[in-house]
Amino acid sequence: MSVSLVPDQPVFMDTNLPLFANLPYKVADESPEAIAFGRKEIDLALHEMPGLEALREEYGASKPLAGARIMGSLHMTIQTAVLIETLTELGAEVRWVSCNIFSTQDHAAAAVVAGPEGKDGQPVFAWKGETLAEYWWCTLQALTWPGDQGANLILDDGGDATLLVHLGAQYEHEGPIPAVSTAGSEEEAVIIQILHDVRAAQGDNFWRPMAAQIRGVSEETTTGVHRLYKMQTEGKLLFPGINVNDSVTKSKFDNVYGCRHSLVDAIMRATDVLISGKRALVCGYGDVGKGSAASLEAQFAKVSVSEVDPICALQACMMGTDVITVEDALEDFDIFVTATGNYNIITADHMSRMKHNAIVCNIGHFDNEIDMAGLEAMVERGELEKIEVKPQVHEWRFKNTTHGPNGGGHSILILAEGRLVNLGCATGHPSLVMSASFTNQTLAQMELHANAESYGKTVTVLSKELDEKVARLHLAKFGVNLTELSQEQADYIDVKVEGPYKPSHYRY
Ligand code: NAD
Ligand code: 3DD
Repeated sequence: MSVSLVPDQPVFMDTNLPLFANLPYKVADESPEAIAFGRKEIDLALHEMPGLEALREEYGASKPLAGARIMGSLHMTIQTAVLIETLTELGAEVRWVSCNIFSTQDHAAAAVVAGPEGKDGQPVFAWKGETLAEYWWCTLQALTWPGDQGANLILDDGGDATLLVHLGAQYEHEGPIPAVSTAGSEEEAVIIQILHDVRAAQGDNFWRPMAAQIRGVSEETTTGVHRLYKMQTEGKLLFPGINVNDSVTKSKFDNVYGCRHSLVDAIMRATDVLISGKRALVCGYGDVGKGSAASLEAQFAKVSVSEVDPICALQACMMGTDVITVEDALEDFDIFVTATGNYNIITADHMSRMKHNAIVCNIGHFDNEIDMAGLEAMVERGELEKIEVKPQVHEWRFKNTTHGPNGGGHSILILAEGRLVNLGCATGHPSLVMSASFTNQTLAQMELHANAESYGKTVTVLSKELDEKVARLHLAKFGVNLTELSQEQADYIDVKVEGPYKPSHYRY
């Protein structure tokens, strides 16, 4: 798929960057200090990522990913750097972006671009604090490979890369691209704009050849998996997807225990507020909500949750956790966390009724769980003032309420501008948790590279055998001494001595 490098091509929106910049990479800090810091943390992280270490040992020589051209859209952190360098050690070529404008760790990006020995670095287009236009510019750069061959695999987190390719191909098939004015959000306007600009620069047969070369996608997270199943149901899926999120060793670890670690880390780094004794509401009590509630409870906050699912609500009750509504919490709760994967969970009206200096944050994938657009509209109307405390921490001061100091307007503190707080205000989950997630990702990429065409345009999950293999690879870190089944015992519970130990319908 060749890209005609249009000389003197226009820049994309306000990025001051040519649409097809033909840059080898673009990161924020290429200083020797950033590279050295990133490399040191990558080395430390690898030691905490035994699953990836084991895959490098098992497959480093045979290069099973030789010929794979992987476009990755996943938070550019130290842990992701270890994933990237595992994929390349197994033979893949990669081009990488972050899947969130605030989640890049610039020293991680710098070290990946420099490479392990200060050479053979990988193309990364990511920096912390990207604008939305820069974010989608980066995605286009990573999807646009030099030469005639484009990506043949996508590794996605949230589905933005998959979405851009699908929308591009769809509008080429249908003909007209909607007008930017039809966009329902600032981000949707940027996506439509980049599709218009690409068509102006490359014509109307750019995305379909790209999509035709992509053999499959492995999807990291709940929200991205939801998007894939929706496209499958609608018959719109252009290539097979592997749902990495629903490997047990991903969602029942990363989503739960990762958030248990990283939620309060983020709140503390952002605000230094005392969490003990404070009243906290977690919206959503699924995997992330359970981990988030546990995170706050470990700090002895008084945690309640909101839920729509009676089963999850009952689970909360079994943990001694009250199940209330957002409205019940508004007047006297101190901390609000959204973890639903849904939208408009906390509205501008809710926030206008919260106590002074209540902390509001989101740990779901997208920034629409908190009604940030509604707040921005209030700023436009002069009803609200946005004051930066520090990057990714803002005081939003209401002009017309009377329950603030001295009977004046109250304020609330919003973290990471409503984007996932653990990566916007901290460094996300620790390496050992991400090791399980990324071992699944690597196995999924290997499976797609070997057998994508056998899947059709469907969404599937990895086998239980692989799930149990991922778990096994992480036991030594905890000094586990696993009991072995006797053959008689295996026969008695109708499993093999070597596993799998649970039926496919088992819920962990
Ligand atoms: P989940 O489906 O297990 O849980 C979401 C829960 O929210 C469900 O129980 C659902 O009933 C509930 N819910 C939906 N709408 C609601 C509403 N209006 N009010 C109250 N509850 C509501 O999903 P999950 O795996 O917990 O993921 C949640 C989000 O977090 C997703 O967007 C996922 O992609 C993201 N995620 C983020 C991280 C991170 O590190 N920040 C890690 C993993 C997943
Ligand atoms: N996510 C959380 N911490 C992360 C880290 N340190 N590196 C990369 C990604 C990280 C997000 C994941 O939990 C992802 O699996 C998700 O969002 O589901």
